[in-house]
Amino acid sequence: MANLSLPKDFLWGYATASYQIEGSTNIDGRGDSIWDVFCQQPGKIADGSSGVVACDSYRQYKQDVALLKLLGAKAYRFSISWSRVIPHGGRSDEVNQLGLQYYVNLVDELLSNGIAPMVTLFHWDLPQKLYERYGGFLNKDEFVADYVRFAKVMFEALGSKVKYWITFNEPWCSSILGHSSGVFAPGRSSDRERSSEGDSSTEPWIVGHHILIAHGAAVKLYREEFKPRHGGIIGITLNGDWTLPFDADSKDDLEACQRKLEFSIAWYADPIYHGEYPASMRSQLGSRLPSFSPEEKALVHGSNDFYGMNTYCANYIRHRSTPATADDYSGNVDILLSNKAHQPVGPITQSPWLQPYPPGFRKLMKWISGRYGRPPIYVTENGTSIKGENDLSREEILKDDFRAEYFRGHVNALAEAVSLDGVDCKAYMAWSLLDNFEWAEGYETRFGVTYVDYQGGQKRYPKESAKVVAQLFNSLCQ
Ligand code: PNW
Repeated sequence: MANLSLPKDFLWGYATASYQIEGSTNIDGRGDSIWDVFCQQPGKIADGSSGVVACDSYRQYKQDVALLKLLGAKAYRFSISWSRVIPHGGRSDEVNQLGLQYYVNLVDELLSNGIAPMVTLFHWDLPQKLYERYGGFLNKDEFVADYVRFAKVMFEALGSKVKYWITFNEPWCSSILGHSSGVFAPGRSSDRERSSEGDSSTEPWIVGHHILIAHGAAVKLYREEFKPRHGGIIGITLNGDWTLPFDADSKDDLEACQRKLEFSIAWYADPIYHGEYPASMRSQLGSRLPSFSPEEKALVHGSNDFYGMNTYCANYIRHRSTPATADDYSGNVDILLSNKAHQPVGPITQSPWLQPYPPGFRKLMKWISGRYGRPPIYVTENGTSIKGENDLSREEILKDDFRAEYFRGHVNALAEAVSLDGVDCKAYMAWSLLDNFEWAEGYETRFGVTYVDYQGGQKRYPKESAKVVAQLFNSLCQ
């Protein structure tokens, strides 16, 4: 094996998100988010749970920081609950000082332990009030103005201390899962068995468009008013997984693989790096894909200081020869977990969509690097659940060999991309620091390198994989 290494100052650590870990949803003046309300609707969350308690990190954040220190992490990526800071969310609504103080305390605790904070401004938990007032993401002018004001409050409070900013986490999920399939909050869909409101043929594309503009506007504000003083960097985090042809001999399947990558990643990254949506999307979606005014284009084009990359797995892709349906969002392809020869893409996990394929991580990094002119890549999420993990005893859960093996494969693939393919990757945040509220899957699916005892005061117990991640980076970073 070739000599693999990563730079000595490579930033590695762990990621979480506010609604998944904080709990204390009704404490100290926090307002509801769309996830608080979504969780109350029967049938939306697998185990009928919610983030009301979660990992109790609002109260146990010092334990979280002590844990990060114990695990040797250099950085911690967490997100801000917008409705904790501005309970009603809007630009004329009051700031909740108690909520804001929580994040100041967390950042101070991280810094005094030598851990770099990486802040995600928005990880899906839109203030419910903004959804009720004007439909949330669907109203461009209101949403962009309210989001930029929220960003400004956070830059003012934390700008001198935080050097890494992420505007949005995985806008694909807010658009598609929130406004097309309807499996995530706010749950809109054309499927009337799922939702009484929504239009899957138009809304996801409108939502994505408005998120891009809000991202661009917040970046402009940061660059003009905060970056000159504080020198931090800002970007967006996009999700997407590597694609493999269902039939390796089919030219159609190979083309379909590219189209699927464009519909998931280039949808957002092309406007940011190239100034327009991919041709494949414009041709399939026609006028349902909004277009940018010259001012909007200028705002979005060039708006990333780094590329935030989330990836978990890979899929086999099969071209469809029938015309695309109005609610198709993947480029008119079949997304499959095994190929023509019935080979699975990877072992099964607890997450129906996730079958790990480490070589795809290296290939996807290379694809992003090539398409976007070798941007600095910050991997902001990568990790796995384990089939049946939640049914095991605590002792068994702590021996998470499957997860350790996942990290060995993926960190190695990352080192190959950097050492052998010339990819400029500067950071890796494993998902996740803690077992936590896994959205529509509730607490049945665990992603943590730390076991959280939900019946025992949310006490934290590091799993074997946490040691493996530290060993991997300690030996690679030199
Ligand atoms: C990401 N999919 O979500 C999120 O950023 C995390 O909050 C989440 O806990 C983590 O991955 C694990 O799921 C995704 O269906 C959820 O393809 C679903 C999908 C992708 C990403």
